[in-house]
Amino acid sequence: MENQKELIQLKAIKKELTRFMMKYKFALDEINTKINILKEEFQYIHDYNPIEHTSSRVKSPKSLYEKTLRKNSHFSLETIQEEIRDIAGIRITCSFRSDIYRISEMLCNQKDIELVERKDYIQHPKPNGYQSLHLIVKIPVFMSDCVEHVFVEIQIRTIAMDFWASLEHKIFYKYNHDIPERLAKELKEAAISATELDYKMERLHKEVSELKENDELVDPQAALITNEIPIQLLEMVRLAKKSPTKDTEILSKV
Ligand code: 0O2
Repeated sequence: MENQKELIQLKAIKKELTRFMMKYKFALDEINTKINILKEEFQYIHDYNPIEHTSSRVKSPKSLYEKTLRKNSHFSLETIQEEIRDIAGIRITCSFRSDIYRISEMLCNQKDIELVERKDYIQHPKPNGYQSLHLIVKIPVFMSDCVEHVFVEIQIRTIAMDFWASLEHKIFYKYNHDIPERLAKELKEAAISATELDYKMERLHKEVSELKENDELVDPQAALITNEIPIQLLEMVRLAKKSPTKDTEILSKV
């Protein structure tokens, strides 16, 4: 009888835990949608995409359990929710260093995103050379019967920073968290090279963008023609702006 009662209790806890984890998945869905919008909008407006790729994950129950043990936290969902803020995590990889701050600003300016914590390991790299911008944000998730405000960790970094971090991560685990001194030194040097590469690539990108802008100044028509919008439509909208009362009439001719 006692066993039966415990089984029912465990089943209820499993259900509660599943629902608890689901809200983190929904929070990631929300942030991913925001990022996709920024990405597409940016591509159309600036003819350039600052986001190379993104990846997201909800912490597995096993690593959540291990982190709770490590942090010596109380095993209640309320405590875990407050103390472990990277259950939902998203990583954004950008082309250039300046994109990192631009994306961070665009996200944090959104009304439903609350910035809770910001760690800038780019301005202040970790002693091992690790660089990335970390944001902890809170985002509302609308469930069937309530609104949950969910923490999400956003890591934003360049391709070079990401390359370095994934290699360091592998080495860190291969050596069981104790990287030999020679390798640690080489990793630090590699981090410095990655920073130099980032600066160089951004400089080249700026130079080419300026050349493109100059070309457009010399031949403004060319920039319009390469656009996907037909020139006739641009002309119609321009005319409609000139005489706003007739805009529907003019646009209907397009
Ligand atoms: P995983 O598997 O990537 O999620 P906290 O999370 O608050 O307990 P901390 O140290 O305050 O711990 O958080 P911080 O500094 O914001 O770093 C959290 C995450 O950043 C890590 O998550 C890593 O993903 C990444 N990170 C931080 N430092 C390093 C580093 O030196 N090398 C690499 N490769 N990644 C780093 P987790 O929880 O460690 O693991």
